[in-house]
Amino acid sequence: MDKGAIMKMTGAQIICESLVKEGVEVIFGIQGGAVIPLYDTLPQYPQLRHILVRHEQCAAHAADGYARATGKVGVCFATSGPGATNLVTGIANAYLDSVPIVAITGQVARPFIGKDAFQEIDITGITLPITKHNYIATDTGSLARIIKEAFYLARTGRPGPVLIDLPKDVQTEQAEFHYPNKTVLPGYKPTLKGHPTQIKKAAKLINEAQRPLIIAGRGTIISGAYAELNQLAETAQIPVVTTLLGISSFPESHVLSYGMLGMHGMAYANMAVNATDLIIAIGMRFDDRATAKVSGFAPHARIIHIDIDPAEIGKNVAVDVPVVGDVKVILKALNKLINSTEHVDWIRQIEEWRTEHPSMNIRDSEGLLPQYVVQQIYEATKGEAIIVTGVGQNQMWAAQHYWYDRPNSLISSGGLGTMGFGLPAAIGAKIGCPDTTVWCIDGDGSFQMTLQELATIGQERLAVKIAILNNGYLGMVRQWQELFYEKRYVATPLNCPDFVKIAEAYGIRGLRVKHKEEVTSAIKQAMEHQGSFLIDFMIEPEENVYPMVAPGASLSELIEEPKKEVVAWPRQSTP
Ligand SMILES: Cc1ncc(C[n+]2csc(CCOP(=O)(O)OP(=O)(O)O)c2C)c(N)n1
Ligand SMILES: [Mg+2]
Repeated sequence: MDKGAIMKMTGAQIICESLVKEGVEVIFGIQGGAVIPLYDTLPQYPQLRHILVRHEQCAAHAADGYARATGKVGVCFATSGPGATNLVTGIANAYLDSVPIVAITGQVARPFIGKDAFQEIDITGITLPITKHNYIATDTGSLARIIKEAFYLARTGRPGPVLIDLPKDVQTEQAEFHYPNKTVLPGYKPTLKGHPTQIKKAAKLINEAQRPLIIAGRGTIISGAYAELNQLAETAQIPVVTTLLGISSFPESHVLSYGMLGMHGMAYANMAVNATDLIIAIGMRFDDRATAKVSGFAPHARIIHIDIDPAEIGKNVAVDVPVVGDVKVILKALNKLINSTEHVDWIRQIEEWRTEHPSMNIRDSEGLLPQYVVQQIYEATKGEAIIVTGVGQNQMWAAQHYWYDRPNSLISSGGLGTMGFGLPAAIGAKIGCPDTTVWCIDGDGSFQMTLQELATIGQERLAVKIAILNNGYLGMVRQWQELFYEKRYVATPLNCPDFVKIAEAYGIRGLRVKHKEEVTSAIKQAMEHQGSFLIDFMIEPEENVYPMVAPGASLSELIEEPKKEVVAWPRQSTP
């Protein structure tokens, strides 16, 4: 249709036209009474590919995985009532990890609203605290504007989920369609350029620091500031650590990379935080899993905090120089003011800590160790895959033992820590990046929360590779019980179905691996197979994730791997 032309359409057509205008290509969702008119219109728009998932939570997670993998806005549809409430966990997950998704829910027809009608639920009320914004679209004539705004809000500033609730009669009512060229949102103007005075102050601190340390978070990835981060680190020779969600913002094989910090961070990364005199925190929000006990966090450091969301400044940790704006824009300006320097003694010190506390080495063992499985997936993919994780120990092993060099190559539920995220998010990532190998590294508990999505994989013929680190436990909780509750394993031993048979039942090839000698060939088989492939790795049941900072402790109080045996797979940074 001509850009300026005005014509009458149904609300459902207006939604679809608008989605096409926003460049949407994929929608994840499930049908239902209150969205039939919207779905009935989809065949008129072959540009919009609909992926039928098996649970609405997974529609939101798949849209989330798609958005993280592509940088585009992910879209999901659900019906009213239970369809909408099933989306809630997925929306909350996207909210806490700043992922842009637009969720469209059907609602009962306008005359029924407020009458406890069949499948009526106040989804805008429910999602108010977990969306960046939400709408109940009661005026068909405003639909195009609402979609335009929703996408703009979802992807700009600090990205996040936006929900549009769409009464059934609005979907069938006709109105004039005209897609606005721009949004008018007077109260919403995200700051992109950092304040020049703040940038100057930050540069001065960086140029004077003796032991500076960069902590890079997901904001670095969202803003695509890979080159700028690299330039800052290299020019001033500043070591870089990342948060969990900041992994893959900076190549992990770079000489200045010192891995992840936090509760399961590398010992030397946490030691560096403890000793640094200047933290440059970039696009991260001082989550308690990253800082551990706040009063013990970076006791000798001044802090520069670069973040697009002013609400994050000073929220958890007092900072010396806040710079509000887009990471890439700010780093570009900042880099112009940075002197080329060296911090030889400081880097030597961290290297010494790394030698003394290697953290990434794995002990020699007769049993099948999960760390070894992850490392072998790294070897097989040469670091070129997108890794999507479940939640728990599997997530931490995947974060620690794969070497993330490729930008934006880890997709994990950080803020909400949602078990069940892995499989649907891997589906979204694979649909967004069909030419990239996607591995879902999952836990046996997490996998059981959303394994019905194997049907989606089968129906869409998606080549998602799945590695279940099967310890027969809700392992991370079991680890806490072992370490802090005198081994009382209450409600953590976990019965699992035969995952290989489950995979086969869904038409997916599967293999069980019990011995470490079989790991490499199984992974190779999975990689060579054209379609999806599931490997059930029967790992050591009581293997723990180390290092660990106990809950309530500070980063300096590390618990390290107790067994210091032969090193099976030493790792070192290579330039
Ligand atoms: C939806 C949800 N419920 C409960 C939890 C609490 N929880 C965190 S880790 C974990 C255990 C995960 O078990 P599994 O997926 O098998 O992973 P493992 O730690 O064994 O690798 C649990 C229950 C959670 N994070 N998410
Ligand atoms: Mg488990």
